[in-house]
Amino acid sequence: MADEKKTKAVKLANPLTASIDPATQQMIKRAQELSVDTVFDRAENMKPCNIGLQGTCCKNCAMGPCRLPLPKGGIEGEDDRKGLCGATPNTIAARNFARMVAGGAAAHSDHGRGVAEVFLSVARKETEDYVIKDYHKLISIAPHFDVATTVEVDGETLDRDLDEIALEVAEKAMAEWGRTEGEPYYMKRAPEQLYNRWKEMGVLPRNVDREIVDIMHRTHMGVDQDYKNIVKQCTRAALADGWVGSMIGTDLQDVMFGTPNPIQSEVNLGVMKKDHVNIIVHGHEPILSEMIVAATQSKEMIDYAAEKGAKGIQLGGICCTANELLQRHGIPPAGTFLQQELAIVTGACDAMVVDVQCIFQNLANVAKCFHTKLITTHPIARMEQNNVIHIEFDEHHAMDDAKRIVKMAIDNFENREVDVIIPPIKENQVAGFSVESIEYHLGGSFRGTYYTLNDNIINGRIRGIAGVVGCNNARTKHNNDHIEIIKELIKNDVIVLTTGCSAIAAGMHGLLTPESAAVLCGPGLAEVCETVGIPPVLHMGSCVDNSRILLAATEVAKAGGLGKEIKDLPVAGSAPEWMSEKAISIGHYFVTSGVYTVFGCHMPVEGAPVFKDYLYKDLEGIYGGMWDCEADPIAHAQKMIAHIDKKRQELGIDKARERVLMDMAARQAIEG
Ligand code: NFS
Repeated sequence: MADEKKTKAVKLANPLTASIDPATQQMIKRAQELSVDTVFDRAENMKPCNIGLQGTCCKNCAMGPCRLPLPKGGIEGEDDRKGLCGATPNTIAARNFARMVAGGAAAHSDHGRGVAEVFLSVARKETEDYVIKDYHKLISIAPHFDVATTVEVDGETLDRDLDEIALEVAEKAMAEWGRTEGEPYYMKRAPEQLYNRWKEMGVLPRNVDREIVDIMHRTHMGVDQDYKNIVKQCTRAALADGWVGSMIGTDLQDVMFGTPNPIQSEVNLGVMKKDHVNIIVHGHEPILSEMIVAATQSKEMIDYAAEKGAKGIQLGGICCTANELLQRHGIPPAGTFLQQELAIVTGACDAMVVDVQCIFQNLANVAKCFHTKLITTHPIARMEQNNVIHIEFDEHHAMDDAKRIVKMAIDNFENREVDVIIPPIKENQVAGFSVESIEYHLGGSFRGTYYTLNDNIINGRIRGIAGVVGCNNARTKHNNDHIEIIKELIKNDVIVLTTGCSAIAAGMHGLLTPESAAVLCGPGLAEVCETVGIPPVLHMGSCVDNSRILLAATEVAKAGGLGKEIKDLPVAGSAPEWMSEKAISIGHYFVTSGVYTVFGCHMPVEGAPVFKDYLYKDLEGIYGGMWDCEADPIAHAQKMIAHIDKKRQELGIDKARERVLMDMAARQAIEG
């Protein structure tokens, strides 16, 4: 009887409504046939708490949790809801929001710190496994840290010793996390007017760690009780994430592993190969996965795999680790965040190697049902289940660790138990668009700036620029909102910059190929893409690489003709299927850098309408950017387009676009 009840209570997801991707649908079904539950099924059986959803549950002290949902039928008259201490819905929602910013900023910035630590080891020559691959990038970032790249000797200017530059950059970068006075160097990389606004508002971060600790203090029971003041602190922490922790992370990764250039690859579960040893790397930090790439390409490992009967070693990625390896090596992503369990369900995953962030604990349960070795590698991210192997990764013996992991996967190849079913579904894609490579492709070497891009925005062929980024969320149909929104944008001549799981989704659905421009874009954007030979959606890397989008926007502002700072540009941001605290931190640094930013799904602010208005409306008056939320993908994209048009109008370039459209229509009539 009890069992019967249990079975009855378990609902299964409908694969067709859970995802728009046929590979995902196929693997959800297979998991269900094998009685392996996945996130898609779990989402059917656990609904979110309505009070948390509204952002008005406070559990910051033991007199609570105090729950302050909106009364049915809304608020009439005075809003007298309060917690035991008197905390209002605004205070509670703002505190919860702030703690999300802190969590997100901490995750990105601690990743950045890890990169800086490895770079310091490289500069001090304490490791042989990592080297400086891109001296050009090192030289280009050195001045931002006030590090000289030349020396005067007897009145002559000479190039400074590269090792010396590396060491000084490494030490100064490392110190940014705990800087004791002044402000982080990179804040001055923003357009001058924006920097001045931050200064005037008193939101320039002091250092990365302090702003996060400050949030934790200020949101402790009985401290900051003014939602505006709490949001101000969110701004300091989020700016410290985007412009410091993440940006240094991206830069130093480029220095050590190479600055991305357009590179061709494939994407989706179909990149796994039945007759190969399949290793899936999942998480965020390329420190480990860069070594795994090298290990899988070593003759020793390739020979060993052959000895064990495999045709080769196929490496694939999930989440942002996938993006890191894709943009620098062309290693194909096997899927987005929501596909992590499904990679194991193929029965072909010989090892899944994880580092930090966005890793489901349920991977261990799924791995138990197959032969897959699940290997954790980071001291801060372990799992309690006893089938998980922990191999702690250290930059001082990185290659040995990587080989040990790869060997473990190869040894496991012969242990496959169930039938291997890899959905034969994958797409071609071009990724690897850094700020530098966009400048090269769109700016041309003649002017060496973003001027050509600006010119195309001014003349109306390109209507504007959108950043579409972020996660998947099991509360909405996998990939659907990313794809609908991006398609609507490019159809309306808005060029899209993408990162994170959104970029993987775009690749899976064929939006990252130059050929897609002719089929899916409006006439103006199609013409530009075809002339330059780029996709209409540019893959700019991982979520930490959203710093690249900040810098691309800065370059556009600096190139001239479109106002002076980011808020003046016809740009908008979007995270259609967001779920992580990192997304909130990213959203807030985009907003406070001047970008109108729309989130999909829902935002945990509905229970505190005054606080919500502050984020959605009032911030525009301060920073030029503001939050918004729209779950319907077409309405979501249209809101972004409306903002872009508003900015075009303010710049006085709205008429140019009307002319272009007429020209294109006229031309098409002739061609037709
Ligand atoms: Ni970004 Fe990358 Fe994906 Fe979301 Fe997670 S992987 S850091 S948080 S889910 S985009």
